[in-house]
Amino acid sequence: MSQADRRHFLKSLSGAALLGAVGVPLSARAASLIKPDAQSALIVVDVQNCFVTGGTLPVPKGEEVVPVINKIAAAFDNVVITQDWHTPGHASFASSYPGKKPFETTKLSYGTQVLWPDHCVQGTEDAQLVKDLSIPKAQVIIRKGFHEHVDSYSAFEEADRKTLTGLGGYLKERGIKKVFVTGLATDFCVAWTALDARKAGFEVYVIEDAARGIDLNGSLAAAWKTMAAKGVKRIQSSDIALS
Ligand code: VGL
Ligand code: ZN
Repeated sequence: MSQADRRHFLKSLSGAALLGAVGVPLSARAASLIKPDAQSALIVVDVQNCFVTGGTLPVPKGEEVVPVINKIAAAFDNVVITQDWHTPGHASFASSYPGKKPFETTKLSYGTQVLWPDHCVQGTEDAQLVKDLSIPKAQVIIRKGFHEHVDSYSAFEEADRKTLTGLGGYLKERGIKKVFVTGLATDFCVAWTALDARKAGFEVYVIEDAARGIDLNGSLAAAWKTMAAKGVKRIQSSDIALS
């Protein structure tokens, strides 16, 4: 290396030292953090025993969302938790259809229904929130999927696309404009909740590292694509100002 090259190399190195891991100046990154305000709500979707290791419908690495959600929840004044809450013999269970196996589909009056293992049955330990989830300030728990013949991935609207859960009205009455969606599973209940929140007129963020997907036949990539097309913003927990 010539003396001039060496000087140039050293100069570029000292410049690099001022940059964060992704090459954005640290000062610019700090300035672009999103600060949850009084009109922001965190929605924690289905962080239940059924969807983590040891549960009846485990989402790969589902339990990893728990510490991430606990940390960001502290920055929100408004937190909603949802719980998948099915009847025994629910229409979304493969066991309700002779000859059907989990992860196959069937046609119901409202369209194609993916059939799941029996999961999140009302009142069971499997349906309880994961024990380590720690969000003492959560203000409301929305249960969904409790009509025996209709599933509900979304926390806003059941799968018949007619029956509302009341969450949209609740958030509007509370003056909420922005929702931040986290939890399980990214490609089912998180995505449907985020899309319906857009439909209801909210500004919507999905916090990617605070969610995990099931990824059935490419469903995870498809969900991100649909969410992007509908104006859902994909962010990381590090984009949230924690205090
Ligand atoms: C969910 C499948 C069936 C979810 C709920 O929480 O994403 N997925 N029921
Ligand atoms: Zn379910």
